[in-house]
Amino acid sequence: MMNQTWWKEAVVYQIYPRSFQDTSGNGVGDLRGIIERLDHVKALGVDVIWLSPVYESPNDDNGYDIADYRAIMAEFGTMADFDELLNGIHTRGMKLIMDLVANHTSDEHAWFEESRAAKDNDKRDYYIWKPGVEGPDGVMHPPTNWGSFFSGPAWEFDAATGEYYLHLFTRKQPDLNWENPAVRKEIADVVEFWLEKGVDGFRMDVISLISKRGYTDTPHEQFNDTIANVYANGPRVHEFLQELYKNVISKYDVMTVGEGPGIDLNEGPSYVHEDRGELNMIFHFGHMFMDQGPGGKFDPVPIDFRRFKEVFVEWDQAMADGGWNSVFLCNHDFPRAVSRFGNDGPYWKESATLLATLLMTMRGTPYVYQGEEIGMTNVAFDAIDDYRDVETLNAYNEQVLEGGRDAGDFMRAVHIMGRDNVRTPMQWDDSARAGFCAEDVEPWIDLNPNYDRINVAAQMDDPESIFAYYKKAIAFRKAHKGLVYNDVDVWTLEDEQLFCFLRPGTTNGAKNGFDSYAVLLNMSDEPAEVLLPGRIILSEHLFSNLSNQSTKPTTTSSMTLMSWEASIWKYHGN
Ligand code: TEU
Repeated sequence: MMNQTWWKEAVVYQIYPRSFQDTSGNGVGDLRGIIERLDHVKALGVDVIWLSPVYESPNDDNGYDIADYRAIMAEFGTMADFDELLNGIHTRGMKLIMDLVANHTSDEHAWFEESRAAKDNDKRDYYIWKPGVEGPDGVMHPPTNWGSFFSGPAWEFDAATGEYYLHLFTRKQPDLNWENPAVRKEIADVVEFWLEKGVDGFRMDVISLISKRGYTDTPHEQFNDTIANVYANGPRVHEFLQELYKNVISKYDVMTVGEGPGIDLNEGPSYVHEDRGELNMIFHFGHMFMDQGPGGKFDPVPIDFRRFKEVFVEWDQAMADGGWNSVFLCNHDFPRAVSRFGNDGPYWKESATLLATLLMTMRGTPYVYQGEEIGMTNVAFDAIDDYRDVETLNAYNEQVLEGGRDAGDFMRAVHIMGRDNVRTPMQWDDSARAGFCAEDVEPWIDLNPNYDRINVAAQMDDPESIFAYYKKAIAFRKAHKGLVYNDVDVWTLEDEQLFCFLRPGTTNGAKNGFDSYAVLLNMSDEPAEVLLPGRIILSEHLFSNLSNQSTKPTTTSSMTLMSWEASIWKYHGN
């Protein structure tokens, strides 16, 4: 039986502060806005809030470019506001985890300003500087052929000292040099600073990238291969994480989740196994990168539903022995879950609630991204000027302006994949600015025009709403610990419509004290017939997302699920 702890049983809610609630009148969400909306978050029944970065930042990448790890971004408020927010979260019985972005800083961080000033500056080795190489053409080139995550080369020439610095993300996000013990000490001090303030843990941004493998050209054409084979899982990553855990994190009862581009099934457990003293869980990208075509992020391909199920199964198995998973269908970097994995047209409500059921019945800690609880959808702005995300804008420059890709074709890809799909303001009500900011204020990014139909106010008091369903599904998970800890046994891997799994209340054949659950999901627009495994008998219907659900208790070997029906049963047998 797995060890039981609070962070395995917790449900997490992610807030992207820029887009949550403006109170100061600048069209940008802020900390006081979050304070005002804490009762909404509490009403959902979640335990932990993950707050995307709120530190001082020039916002080249919306706060993922930190200029001061100990200061609050002025647009978001003050440290006093932060303290009040933390207190408000704690008094409601919730916890707060911060976003630690420590693979890189902003180029406006004081460390980088010193580092770039002179080759003999104390802080020179805080970052990764290399001389250029002269090509056969006699022209100076970057040290390697590496590309950045956000288009263009990963090296930027800096005239002040005539060298290049590494930036795996934008040129305003120089990578820190974790080989330097002084850098590791600085980051440990930052972590301690926030833990001493009373925060309850961290989500660690691109933690898989902090140890570099050396600086040779990548032989890979596809960017995701470069991430996996060249950028991620460097030789010292586990040592660095163990050091941070041992020196700081282990002294507090907190949770950690590492974000892991390039972490595969083999590497995953080594970051989180309970014997390793590193992290509690990671976000893997198995199901987040699966709809990228050969051209990468802005070359979308349809979701392969069988592969989607396999990803869940493989990761569950990989972590079953002493590891732990996070379960998420969306965050601030990927499209809206209901638009991507559901059907945001005719089956909007059914598919959004089905996805909620999947989140709350898988093994692993579930993460809900703001707006998911009301079924917010992708947006499709016509003009590139309506987009704000640096990833989208850089790709537009590279692919359309420089590369000659058809602009309409690119925009269609942005509508499917762009990160601004999830960054439009939270839809609180149907007033002119959806309650996100005052009506005479221009929000930093346009609203999704469907806010008149999809908003919190419209769902708050409706017992049939997506919001009401999220509340029920979260409460249901918390009341049935077998859904947290039991094994996962999927039996419809080949099926084109069904994702059905058992959560048996047995561990290695012996009863573990929890009930056994069968979760039946029809992830398609057509009805589907479920053939039940012969060894089980569904004994009690517990939960469904449709009001006209298939609740007929059955001792037979099959049952029919309606389009996007989710149905949870207690079962007997093994
Ligand atoms: O994202 C890391 C990451 O892998 C992303 O680049 C992801 O692949 C991409 O957003 C998909 O389009 C983290 C943060 O979550 C993201 O918001 C930051 O932009 C990035 O790190 C740099 O800090």
